[in-house]
Amino acid sequence: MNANIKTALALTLFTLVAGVAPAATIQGTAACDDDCDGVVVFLEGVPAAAAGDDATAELDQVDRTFVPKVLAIAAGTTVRIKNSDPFLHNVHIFRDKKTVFNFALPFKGQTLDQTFTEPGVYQVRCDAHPEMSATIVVLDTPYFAVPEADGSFTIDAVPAGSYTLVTLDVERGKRVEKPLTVEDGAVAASF
Ligand SMILES: [Cu+2]
Repeated sequence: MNANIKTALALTLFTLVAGVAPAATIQGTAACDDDCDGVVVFLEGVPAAAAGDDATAELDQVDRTFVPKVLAIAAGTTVRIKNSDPFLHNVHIFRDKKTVFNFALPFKGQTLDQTFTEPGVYQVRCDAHPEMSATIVVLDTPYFAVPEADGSFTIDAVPAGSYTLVTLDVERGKRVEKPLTVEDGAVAASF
């Protein structure tokens, strides 16, 4: 056995013993000043970053308001859409101004599960209450965050590598990109 093969075997064993690849937590502040409504932060370029088929999220209708107002999910996630009001809502979902889904939830406590497989920005409306609106952002990565009101965000368990950190303001149609190299351990990313 030559030295190269020995080294390769040793590395393979080390990886197996270590179990998981090194991972980092990205903590940062998105530059959305005092209005972070509609902002989503995500990492582009992470290999093999598929969402599990069992990923779930919820979009509620409470007091004639969609909660949350911006829902970010990875493609493949099933969203449970719920009516928590004692009267009829419907859920009318558009993409590029074309209807994708449209269904009624007439009763309190009623739910409907919808899986989103295609990445993109989806507008959500209730035709019964024109003031109701929300946005579902379907991403081709599970490495994303919706910043807090002050812009702070955390993305966990990111494998080491060089990526693009994207700040997408879906309400204003603004996109800011920043190269980001992630090493094992915490990484700060403010911009
Ligand atoms: Cu409604």
